[in-house]
Amino acid sequence: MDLEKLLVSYLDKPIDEANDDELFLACLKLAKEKAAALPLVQGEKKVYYISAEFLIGKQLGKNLINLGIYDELDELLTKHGKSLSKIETKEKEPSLGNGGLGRLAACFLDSIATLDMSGDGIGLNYHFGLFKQLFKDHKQYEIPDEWLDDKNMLIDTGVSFPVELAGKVYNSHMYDLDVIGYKGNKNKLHLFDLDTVDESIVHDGIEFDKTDIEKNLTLFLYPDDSDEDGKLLRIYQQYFMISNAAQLILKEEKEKGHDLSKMDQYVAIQINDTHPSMIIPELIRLLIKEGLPMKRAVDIITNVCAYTNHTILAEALEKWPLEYLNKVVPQLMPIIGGLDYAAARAYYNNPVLQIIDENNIVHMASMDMHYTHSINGVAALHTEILKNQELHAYYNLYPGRFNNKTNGITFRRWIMHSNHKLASFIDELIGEEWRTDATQMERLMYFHNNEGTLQTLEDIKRENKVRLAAFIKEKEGIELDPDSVFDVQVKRMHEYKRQQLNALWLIYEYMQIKNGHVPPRPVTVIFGGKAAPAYIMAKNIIHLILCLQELINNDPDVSPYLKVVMIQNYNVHKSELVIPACDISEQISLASKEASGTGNMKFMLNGAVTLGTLDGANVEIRDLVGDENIYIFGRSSNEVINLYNTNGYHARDYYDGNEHIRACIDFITGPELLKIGDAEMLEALKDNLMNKDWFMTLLDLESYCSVKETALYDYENRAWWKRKSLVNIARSGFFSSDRTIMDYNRDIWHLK
Ligand code: 26Q
Repeated sequence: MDLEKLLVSYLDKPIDEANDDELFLACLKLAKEKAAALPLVQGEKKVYYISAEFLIGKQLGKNLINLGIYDELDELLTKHGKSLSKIETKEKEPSLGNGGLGRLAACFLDSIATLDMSGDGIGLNYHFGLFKQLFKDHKQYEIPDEWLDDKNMLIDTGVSFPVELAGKVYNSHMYDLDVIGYKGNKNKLHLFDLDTVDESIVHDGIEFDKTDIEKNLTLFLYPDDSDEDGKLLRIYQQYFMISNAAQLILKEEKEKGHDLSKMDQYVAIQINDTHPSMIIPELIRLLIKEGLPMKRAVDIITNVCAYTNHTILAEALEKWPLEYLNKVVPQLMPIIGGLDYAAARAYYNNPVLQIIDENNIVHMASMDMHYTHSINGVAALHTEILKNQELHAYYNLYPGRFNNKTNGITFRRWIMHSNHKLASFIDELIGEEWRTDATQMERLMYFHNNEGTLQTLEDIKRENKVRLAAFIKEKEGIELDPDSVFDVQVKRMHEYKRQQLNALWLIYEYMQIKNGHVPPRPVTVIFGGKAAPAYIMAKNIIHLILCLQELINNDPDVSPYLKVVMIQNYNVHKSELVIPACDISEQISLASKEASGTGNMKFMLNGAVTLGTLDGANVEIRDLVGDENIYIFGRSSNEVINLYNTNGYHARDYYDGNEHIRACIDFITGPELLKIGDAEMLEALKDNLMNKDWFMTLLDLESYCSVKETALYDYENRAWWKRKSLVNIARSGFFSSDRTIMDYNRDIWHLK
């Protein structure tokens, strides 16, 4: 049946008479049925990507693209005066991730299916996901994100497994999402849930009884784990996830008639950070129950499992008190104890190598390193830091296990869906091959001196800026000038990512403009990002930004030259509007702290020029585009590591020794901001920056201001800037997640 007839059959009325809600449901049904008809990818060996987060974004548009019917449907609807991109916004965004790690998992599933590899994702179906962010009185508030209704792509499989938690058996419920490969077959994302979960126990924002496991287990992603009950709930969630995963994997293996003692020939498991690490002892336990000897079970599971590390911050490596694990998962304790003994205690006399330390704390990453065959970092610099610093003892022990897999992003979502015009223009220039072979993007270099091409790129960028300005006007009520420079920092709020550095630049620039030094062209600084509910300093930084937004946008001397907007509840959908509209991509983490970053890659692909430190994948971006097409500032990772090791950084010296820095810091608690903001929050932030500043903001402030000024002046050399933008697009092919997945497969999974 042709598309029009099919759509009308789902609508029960002519397209012209249907409203956007009805059209959304019909399009959803269309995508669901088409996906249902696709065969599963087949393969000898299958990979399972286990992750506590899958930040998949709205599904409809992406699925229509991968089904190869987006353009046809778009044309059909346009013919009837409807807009597909508007209809797509009717879908609620699944709120199943925090940020980078979860979004990476989603990009990987897309690439695995597109590359026709057999591979499923396994995670949890959080009812409220991560919280929804609200701004009130220039502060962040959290409320439940009610994304889960019946208007989505989830398939109720009816599959259930018994899971034993603290001695009690709970029956899970498996929901699936089809993961459609680009013009190919499909894999699955399995999301586990519990029928007894009760959304009505949430009150006062996102508060709920953390001990009522039956009702709360899959309510939220990462409930606050600052107290004991929160930590226990995280362990309950993690075991629930991996117990289901283990049972599903073994069930599939048995159905295929595979011999479990040869499981490593048929199954690869990628452990996404330490959150699913309990899958290791759990599978060993189950294989022993199936009759395998312990030693054999351990060897097989070590060969099956591989571990990815996503963070350098020591505090993010999960460590659980033994007594907590003992309470929730007593069935695992003999295995974990045995693994600890066999790996660490029997052979080595080095406490760093132990899984259970002398204080009876269980180090999940240590279990991963001893009992997987592959340990990877997510960007070249990150992997080197793991090898030489953070995980050095393990690198000495298992040098062959360490490898780098530089992150990537799926071009289906991050250009084909989010920047349709740019994608079509690239088709015109170099043909469509780049859509499945991103290395072809390089051929755009041929046009780097072509006036017409550069002008069209600029026109597309401007259209995207107009689209974003309209969105921000509607949602935030702030008017933006599409002819200003759009300078963007969107990502989770964290001190190491240094949104506070950008905020200090705003203060500096505000004072400059007040003193008559105006920038060569108006600048619009756009922020977006959530702070963890218990992370006081991150919330203070949001407060400062929102106060500056109020001050700057309402000052008639300043606002013609400088505007600030912090987007509320930043999510995947909003990022798809923001990224294509960006001129300057802010990637300003303290060197050595950002494992990779993936936003940096999305901005590059969409023609933004990076202003950043030599951190994470920025290093690889610099190597690809060359120094003239990126703005690098600040201390190097070696210098920073050295400062930490020698205790050589004292924020106070920078405050005392530099009048500009002092003026910026003092401004935080000056009369202008105190009139708007909360004195206690602003003072705490100022005090932290002056006296602690663990992420060395003041160290890089001068260099940042000076390089940012250079970038803003360079922007005025339009021909030059447009070429920089083109070079960034042309050299972004390396960051396709298809390349990343091919690397995982070649070095770790060996599917075919
Ligand atoms: C740990 C313990 C207790 C509670 C929460 C956590 C926790 C939760 C989320 C630890 C880490 C995360 C998320 C980490 C993350 O998103 N890391 C990012 O991963 C990206 C993909 O590899 C990288 O590009 C980013 O550099 C990295 O910050």
